[in-house]
Amino acid sequence: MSKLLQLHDFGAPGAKSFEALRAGAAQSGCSTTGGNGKSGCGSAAGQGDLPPEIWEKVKNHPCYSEQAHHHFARMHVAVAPACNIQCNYCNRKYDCANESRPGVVSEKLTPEQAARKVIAVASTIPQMTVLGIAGPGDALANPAKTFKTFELVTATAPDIKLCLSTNGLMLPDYVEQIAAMNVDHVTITINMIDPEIGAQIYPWIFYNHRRFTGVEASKILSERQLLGLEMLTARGILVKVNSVMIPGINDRHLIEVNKAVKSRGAFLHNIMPLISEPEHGTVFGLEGRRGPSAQELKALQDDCEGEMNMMRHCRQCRADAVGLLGEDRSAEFTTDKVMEMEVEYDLAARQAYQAKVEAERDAIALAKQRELATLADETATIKIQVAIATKGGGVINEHFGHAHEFQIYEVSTAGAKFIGHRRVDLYCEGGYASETGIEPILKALNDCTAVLVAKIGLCPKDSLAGAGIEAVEDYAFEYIEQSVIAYFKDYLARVGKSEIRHVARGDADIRQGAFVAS
Ligand code: CLF
Ligand code: SF4
Repeated sequence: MSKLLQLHDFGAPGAKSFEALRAGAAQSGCSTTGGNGKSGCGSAAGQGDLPPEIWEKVKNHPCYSEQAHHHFARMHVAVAPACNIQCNYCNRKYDCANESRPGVVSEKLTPEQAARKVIAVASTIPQMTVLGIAGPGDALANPAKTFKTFELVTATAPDIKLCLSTNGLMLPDYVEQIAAMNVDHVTITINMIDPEIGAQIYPWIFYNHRRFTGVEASKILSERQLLGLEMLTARGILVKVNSVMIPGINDRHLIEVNKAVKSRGAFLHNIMPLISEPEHGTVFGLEGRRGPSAQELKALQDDCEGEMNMMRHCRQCRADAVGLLGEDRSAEFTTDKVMEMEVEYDLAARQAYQAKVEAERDAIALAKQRELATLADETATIKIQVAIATKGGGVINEHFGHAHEFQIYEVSTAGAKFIGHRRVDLYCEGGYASETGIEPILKALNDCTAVLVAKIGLCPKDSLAGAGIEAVEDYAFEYIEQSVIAYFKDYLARVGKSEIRHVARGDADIRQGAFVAS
């Protein structure tokens, strides 16, 4: 009952909540505020950068806060199989590619199975704070299943944040229900605001019992998406906009999309790379349309960042993902396993764990600010990128050979900023170097000056050095951002003493190819 009251208090349409959202969205300005290490930009925005009511909503959401993604986990339940549009980067044999890597198939669940799974995961993983419904089709093309799942979960686990992802076609019809169910986070995939461009992305939509094609289809879709966005933000619901960057079709147009969604109060913009391989059987894959390179993606995100908060830590999760972003524990929670699990929902234990994480997070932020303060008199204009091997927790705690991905930070005298991740095949498989060898990893890290790891063998260390990338173990088990800044300080000192020469790095690959669960 009290939950219901809270919900109506907040869900009431009102200028105040809309203004707060605008304030949050406009936070970015993308300028680091001098030497105190506080970034006012992007999903990197922290407690002091956001209005308190917004901070409360994002602080434990791994997608809406870059800081949170080191500590808090999300899970998806694949209860929404149907879709009402066709995207040219999607093959409907697989999960919705608006939030998933192509080529991934999730185990579909009923709402009852899904609710049991959520409670089982929440009992096992106390840092799991968010339940998302992101397919495998479209959440709002399956409204009964989506809302039934939310209802069942809320009844048992009222502390879990509810999140949904949609292509937006049916969104205006369900905004009231979304608000009434206390869903505070909605993602809309918006790839265009110009139907002529849309016609190159969407061959058809199914709306009002009719199939529409071409420009007409994209016009309807775009109008519905933008209307839905306005309706949500007017109710104080945080909206993230996902856009797939499709070189040659919408890459430069996404700057216009960014302006359009910002002006309608979107909180966050997540520009994701097109991933299109012929084996995925999508239209774009079969016609050989390439995805962007790492630096092309970064340049577009940088161009948009002055306009609003940008998300750069998306992992394009599967529709049944479980765990921290970048890890996937879904295999531990198959329906068979969940049915056999003894489940006890211990709210107090979850809250205690989360309080511990909060304290750790504060320590990390303080360490970062202290380290940055030591650069206050530095005048160098150099900017470098550094790769990190981590299992999570905001710490450099992964061996080079065991890393499924590297997190990438850009660092300058203004501070260290997360700018993305690079997924790789394991270098080390059961004590042996992998078949693919180190080449793909060198390509993935080619724009980085160094890689900071918990441990690395001599062989890969030499290969990295040969490619101009320094492998560094000195910061093993230290906080990431503090270490990145400390490494940068040391780097500048060595450049200053002419021990090394600063060299501008090239571009890097965003991984295509086979996609695995993790
Ligand atoms: Fe899931 Fe999406 Fe909610 Fe996150 S994912 S429904 S907002 S809880 Fe996150 Fe995954 Fe990227 Fe999505 S990393 S694909 S943005
Ligand atoms: Fe595929 Fe998602 Fe597009 Fe539907 S909305 S066609 S499931 S990518």
